Amino acid sequence: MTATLTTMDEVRTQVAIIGAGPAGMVLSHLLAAEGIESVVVETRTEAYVASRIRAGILEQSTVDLLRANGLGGRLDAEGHQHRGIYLQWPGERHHLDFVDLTGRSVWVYGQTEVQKDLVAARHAAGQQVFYEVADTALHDLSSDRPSVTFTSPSGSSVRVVADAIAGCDGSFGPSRGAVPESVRQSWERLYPYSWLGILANVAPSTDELIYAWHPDGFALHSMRSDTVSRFYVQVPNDTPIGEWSDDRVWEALAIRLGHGQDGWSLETGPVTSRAVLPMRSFVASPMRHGRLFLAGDAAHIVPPTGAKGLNLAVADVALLAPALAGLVRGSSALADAYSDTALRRVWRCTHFSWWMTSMLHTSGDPFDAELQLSQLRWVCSSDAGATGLAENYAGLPIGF
Ligand code: RFL
Ligand code: PHB
Repeated sequence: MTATLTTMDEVRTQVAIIGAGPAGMVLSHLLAAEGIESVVVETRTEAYVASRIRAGILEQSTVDLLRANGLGGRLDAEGHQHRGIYLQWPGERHHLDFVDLTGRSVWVYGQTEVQKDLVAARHAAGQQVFYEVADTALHDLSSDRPSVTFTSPSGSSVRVVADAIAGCDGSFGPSRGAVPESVRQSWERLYPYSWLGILANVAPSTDELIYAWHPDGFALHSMRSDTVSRFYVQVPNDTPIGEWSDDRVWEALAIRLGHGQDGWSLETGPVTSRAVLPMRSFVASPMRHGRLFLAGDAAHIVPPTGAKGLNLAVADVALLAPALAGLVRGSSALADAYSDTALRRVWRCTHFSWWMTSMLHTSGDPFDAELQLSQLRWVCSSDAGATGLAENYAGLPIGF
């Protein structure tokens, strides 16, 4: 619901949530299930947030959580459950079956669809969301009456006074910076390559995702539905998108994914979206300062090779919702444990995403290439290697 602001300039709620992306919207949903009221503020329009093409893979615990909270209807009808992934390098393609290895699986269901389901569910419940706000600022984080101020699209100044603030505003929002530098620590790894991603109106040429190592660079064949495929190729940082015509992208994908090998062919189709995505790892600690709690990309970024970003955001808020419910009701034990508990999973996913990225992207160094191929052969031929990848990719249980 988009509230109309006429005279109101102060809103009282239990939890003020900054950011209406997956972290913020799942949190508002879980809080409502706990009987806790929240208000969400978001700089973009509802349509813009729902149309951002980002993640495509949901791990088992994300699907379990969405289903358990009444958000699994369209996911079950339209999502595709996958038993595992293919890993390949020139001349060899191997299937890793996560179900056989760990009893857990993954689902192809785009972030755009998750976001639409969340918006519909929160609309139906009467959730108050202020879209298209400007000048978001956080105040009085060390008090038990913190607040968020912003300017509404009509120009009014609004203050949301709450018991706690959830900073779910992604990597560019103001929440992370509201933790004083004197207590904030961060870690960062920049990678010397980017992904060029395309979305194409063509049926997938594979039943499950293909992660391909190739001397020319990494390639990934993913998908969104029976008629829409998603592809990525490794490119140097700062590659101008104009340097890659659609023909050049398809040619690189054909080579790197092994078109023509063992009778496999890559089908092509009209490209509907294209972008170059830089990659980085980033972790900020602590994820709590006073009455401010960070969740999702506001606290951490992973490179997309492990398909973890969205799943990690959901895992954070699965911990945060009961912690905030307890805090609002006067019991601070879970809130006090939130940062340490969340960071354990964050670092596990940070390691896994770094490891997948390092194993699959070529650096041009022949020694690195041999190590990568040796690692890939081991993962694909050893139960221990395969199970380690499967356990991390399909996702450790919430609360790990
Ligand atoms: P989001 O989705 O970035 O949502 C944060 C929201 O906060 C809003 N915001 C503000 N609101 C109010 N006031 C302010 N001052 C604000 N500043 C920002 C933003 O408009 C936004 O709506 O973070 P959240 O909820 O933590 O969710 C995390 C996931 O979106 C993210 O981890 C993944 O999408 C990461 N990611 C990918 N993950 C994958 O697993 N696979 C992928 O293929 C994949 N592709 C991507 C991605 C992230 C990308 N970004 C961030 C540039 C591709 C891209 C381009
Ligand atoms: C995607 O479909 O966008 C996708 C899938 C798997 C990844 C990254 C992105 O590891």
